[in-house]
Amino acid sequence: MLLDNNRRNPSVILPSEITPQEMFEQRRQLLKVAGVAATSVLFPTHLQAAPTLDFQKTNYGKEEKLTSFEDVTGYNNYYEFGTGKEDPARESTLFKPSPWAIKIEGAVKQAKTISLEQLMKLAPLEERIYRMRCVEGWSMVIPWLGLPLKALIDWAQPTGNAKYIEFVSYNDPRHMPGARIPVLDWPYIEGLRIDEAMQPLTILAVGLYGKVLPNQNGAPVRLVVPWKYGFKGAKAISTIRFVEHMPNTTWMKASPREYGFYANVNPSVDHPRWTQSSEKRIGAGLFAGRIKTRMFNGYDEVGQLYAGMDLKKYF
Ligand SMILES: Nc1nc2c(c(=O)[nH]1)N[C@H]1C(S)=C(S)[C@@H](COP(=O)(O)O)O[C@H]1N2
Ligand SMILES: [Mo]
Repeated sequence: MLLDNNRRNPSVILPSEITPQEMFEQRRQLLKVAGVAATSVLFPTHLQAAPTLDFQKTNYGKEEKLTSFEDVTGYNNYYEFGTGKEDPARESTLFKPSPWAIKIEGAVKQAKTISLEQLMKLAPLEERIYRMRCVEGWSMVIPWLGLPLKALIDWAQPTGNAKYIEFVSYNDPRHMPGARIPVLDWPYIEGLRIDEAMQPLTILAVGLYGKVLPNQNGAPVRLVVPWKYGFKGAKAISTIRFVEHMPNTTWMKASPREYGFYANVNPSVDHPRWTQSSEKRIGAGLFAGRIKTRMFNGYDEVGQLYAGMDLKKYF
């Protein structure tokens, strides 16, 4: 989601124009040829030495080829830290994700706060290897560490009025340079229908690649919903609000024609500026072809959540 693209006629693509992922891949290729490990160039050693976490292995995605740690942590969307793909890794180094607590409010038995430590005790940490698809047309395979969002919902004790959940990302312009610029309506807000939130695939991630979540990936805790476009996965969650009505999310506010509430990966519903029928795997190399995008990103079991719904209308 590049801001300058937003203002441009989508049908005009200059032959000289290269996409951010091509630029990124070219730079990675050059580093490789020069025999330099990308990690050592891009990340100070203290970031590579993130604490490890204990977790249980699962079968999710064990057949997938993982996107490298360097790409997962070096090519990000996190507008609070800038709109460039390499901004979040660089600009988030001073961000302090601890101590951390999430406010639980709205249609719950009693509003309360849960610390990150308490949250991590609600259920065993699991590794979930998920395919992740960004609406911009690129994808990754990421070994997340997290726990089912359902564990938190059960703890929160929502009332019968809780039909949707709103996720509010942390917003502090003093420590988030991108949040000083009104590219989006801050704070970043996302939402799910309550049954989507309870779906066993939906997790709160607190780590990746066996370690504590890097700042650029949404430390200390972010949402991961693998059958939806990446923008649903709000980072650095500070408030979770149970509500009766469908939340008006940040991207819906920015451009309702382009971003719907559901945002299910759907190869037959194109975004006005990007095709959704195929995708580019980050790290597959400059000459690798695009791969076919699958309905619900291949997570067929979620189809029943949308039985009888026109997914062209509810995109
Ligand atoms: N708070 C916040 N969360 C966010 C974003 C953001 O800009 N701010 N970008 C979203 C988008 S568009 C994507 S594709 C994913 C990227 O997650 P990753 O960088 O961990 O791969 O984060 C999502 N969550
Ligand atoms: Mo995205």
